[in-house]
Amino acid sequence: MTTGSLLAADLVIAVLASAAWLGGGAASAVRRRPLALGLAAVALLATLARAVTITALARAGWWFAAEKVLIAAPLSLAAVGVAGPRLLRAPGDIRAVAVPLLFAGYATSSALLVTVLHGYPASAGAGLLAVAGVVAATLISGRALDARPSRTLSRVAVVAAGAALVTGTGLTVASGAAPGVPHDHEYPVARIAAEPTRRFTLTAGTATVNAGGRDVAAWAFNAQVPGPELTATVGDVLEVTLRNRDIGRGVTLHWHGYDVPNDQDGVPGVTQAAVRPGQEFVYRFRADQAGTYWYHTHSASDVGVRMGLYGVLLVRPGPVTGLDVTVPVHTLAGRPLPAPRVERAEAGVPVRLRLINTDSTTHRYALAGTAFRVAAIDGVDLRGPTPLVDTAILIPAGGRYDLVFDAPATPVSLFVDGRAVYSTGAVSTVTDAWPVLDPLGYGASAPVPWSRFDRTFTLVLDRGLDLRRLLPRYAHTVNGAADPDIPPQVVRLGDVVLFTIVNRSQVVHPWHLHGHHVLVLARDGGPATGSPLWLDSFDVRPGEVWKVAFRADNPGMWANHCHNLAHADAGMTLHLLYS
Ligand SMILES: [Cu+2]
Repeated sequence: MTTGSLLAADLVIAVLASAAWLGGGAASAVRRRPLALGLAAVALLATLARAVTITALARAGWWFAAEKVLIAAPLSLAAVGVAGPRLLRAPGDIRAVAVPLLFAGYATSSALLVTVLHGYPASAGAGLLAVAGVVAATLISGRALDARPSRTLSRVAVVAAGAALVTGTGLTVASGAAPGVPHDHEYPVARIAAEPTRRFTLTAGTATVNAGGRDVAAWAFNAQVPGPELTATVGDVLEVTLRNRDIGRGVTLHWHGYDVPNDQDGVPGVTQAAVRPGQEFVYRFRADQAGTYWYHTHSASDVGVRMGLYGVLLVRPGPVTGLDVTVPVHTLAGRPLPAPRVERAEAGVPVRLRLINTDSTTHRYALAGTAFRVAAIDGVDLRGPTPLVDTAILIPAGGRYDLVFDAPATPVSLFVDGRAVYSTGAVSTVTDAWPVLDPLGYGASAPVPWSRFDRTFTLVLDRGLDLRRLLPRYAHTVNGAADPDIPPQVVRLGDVVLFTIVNRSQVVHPWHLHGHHVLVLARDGGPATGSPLWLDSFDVRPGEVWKVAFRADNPGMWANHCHNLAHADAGMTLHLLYS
């Protein structure tokens, strides 16, 4: 069983236990004896079953189980300890066990709330609030049912409530939380003095575009979605003038995966101010990384990218040989945008398909009708890629895969989530059952260039209640905090930095660090055995633990966030800062 399934199973069992205890309490209060006993039996079994899931999660990593061991387990033990013996005494009047059963229900429910609303790391404040809530609810139930509250219970209530009041704010304050990222830092950045060799102008504006046969409202660069394809050759100096015609939320250009100087990175409030309607900003950088990249607005990025403010950035090492096709996949107004015009290649001509996922969720790609190799991921060539046949590929949000093959005499077809997006003829292959490529084991390995790390950071991805804003929100959190309250990770130029990224939530988080490619070292304790994987976007699935490293060689302040842009907007953004 994967840790992700364990997390889900534990959650389901916890909900079942809470509901059964509460249901049993309610049934006994109205003297429905068989129902009360049945529900209590289910509750008891479910509560005991959590001993198994919590132990297994603790073995997978303390991050997955901290609050369950420290808060849920003691409360569950109290629930069983209080309700169990009273049930075994088989009371003549079932109503006599109503309050103990309700107590058990409140205990397991409050533990569940700590997991769902508070998450990682566990805090004393959360535990005390949970206990105080249980005691208060039990006392109120006792009054309502006319049962005499025990003196001990009352004393515990007063002490716990008082302590919770004192430390109550601990619910939202992660230990060691630092103030928000200062946004007034200035970094000396080497400006590029060379004459630009590739000049482009991108004008952002509202537009109506055709998506899947229907006209829809969009935000577009130069009135087209995707925006113009920007191409360059390694060594070129790009100069891109961004103008904003009428996008009220502001616009910037972020060069996704391109490790530009910090002041060209296009993150509003961090590296520049958003470009408002009527304003412009000129980006200039040297194209010194070959490969498949893309650009997109980073201002109100969730809405902006979804509405169409993105395009392809392609840097070639030299003249094009063979057929070179970019396939940016995007969903606009709920409809997939049409694929590029299909060009046919003579049999034997080398073909490169550059797949780009510009959506916020993972897509499944399947290339039918030919064997192929994955030549590059996230713009970086792989070492010794071997031919693949009938193998699907998962590309995370923001990620790019370059597939290469020699054009066969027969048709080929590229399917995305089962839909043919690029076909040179009818291919009847069913691709649904194809195995999925694991890039961590693909290609030829090479030694990791570092044996020690100057800095190590752990990022625990979760959800939690964020009470620090005017309106509370159910945020996507990192180490229990949400943007802008997540402490920055501070490094020095030249440091070798290790990130451990843990997903204890129920959803995938495509991780994206700006300004650096990271080398994947391990996933779930298993080392990467294939070609060195230098990624800028990678899916951390529920229950997974990734270890990635990089050399801090690009000074500045860099966004470090989930590329499911709705998650990034809902708190899952922090910053890497050079001291
Ligand atoms: Cu996410």
